[in-house]
Amino acid sequence: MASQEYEESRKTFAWGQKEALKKRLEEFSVSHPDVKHIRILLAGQTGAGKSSFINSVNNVFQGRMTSEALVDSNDLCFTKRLKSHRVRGAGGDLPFVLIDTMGLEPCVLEGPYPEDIIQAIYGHVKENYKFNPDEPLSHRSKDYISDPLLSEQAFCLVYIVDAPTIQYIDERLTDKLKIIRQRIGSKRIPLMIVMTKVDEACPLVNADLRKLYTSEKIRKMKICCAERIGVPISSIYPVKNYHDEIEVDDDVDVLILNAFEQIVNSANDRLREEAYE
Ligand SMILES: Nc1nc2c(ncn2[C@@H]2O[C@H](COP(=O)(O)OP(=O)(O)O)[C@@H](O)[C@H]2O)c(=O)[nH]1
Ligand SMILES: [Mg+2]
Repeated sequence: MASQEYEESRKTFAWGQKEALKKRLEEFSVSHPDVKHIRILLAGQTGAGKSSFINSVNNVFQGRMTSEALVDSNDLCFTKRLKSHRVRGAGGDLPFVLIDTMGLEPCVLEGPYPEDIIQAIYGHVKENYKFNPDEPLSHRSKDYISDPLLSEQAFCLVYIVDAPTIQYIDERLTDKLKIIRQRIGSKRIPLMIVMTKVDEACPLVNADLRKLYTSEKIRKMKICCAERIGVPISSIYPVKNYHDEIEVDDDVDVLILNAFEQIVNSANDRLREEAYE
């Protein structure tokens, strides 16, 4: 087993922190008076697990399986429209909105244009806009918001990749992401990576999720992901989404919560800057 597992020399992951994490997020307050719900946009290839991540976040806070984001994926089960999802807790809405987008694809005339994702982050794209792989959203379109409010803008981009296919990621896809990253980077919008399907990627982790941080396979996948996408390893959060479970599980929850807390904190830090500008 020595070659499959390595000793974690750094601080080990606190698997028992679920309730504390959940409580912090339930009591979260947005750092700008004009923004009630902090918006976070999700992008990634079709099938990477965007809709499942949105449902997983809701599952954690509601303590049961939910399927709003998957149900909303219309047209042959794929999300093609810009679709916002509130995050709901047991006691009502939490101050977070997760925005689902059409799957980004390597081919030129497939998936949304990088420009459309950028415009969506900046709040220029209307809810329910159906992405058009043939042409980017025009400034003259009825779906274009020319002067978005601060509350309509997203303050973090979450790029979803699935662990099992990370080593085969197409360069044309990473090129599209590079365009998006450079543009939003100039406005200091943070990019976080959520690496899904760790259960499918490593048999050790499949048998015991707590092996995630000592799995050699997952460690290599994180390094590969960082190199291919061009991000620091520290911005990559490996998770297992709920996909065919019938009940919530504390270990699945704590990974989702940990990733989600980092995402909302980075979005909120960016939003706080707006208050001083
Ligand atoms: N085993 C496993 N399956 C997953 C995970 N996340 C998503 N899936 C499955 O992968 C497929 C695509 O997920 P979906 O959320 O629809 O991807 P999207 O196209 O990015 O929205 C679905 O069949 C999900 O059930 C995960 O973490 N582990
Ligand atoms: Mg989807």
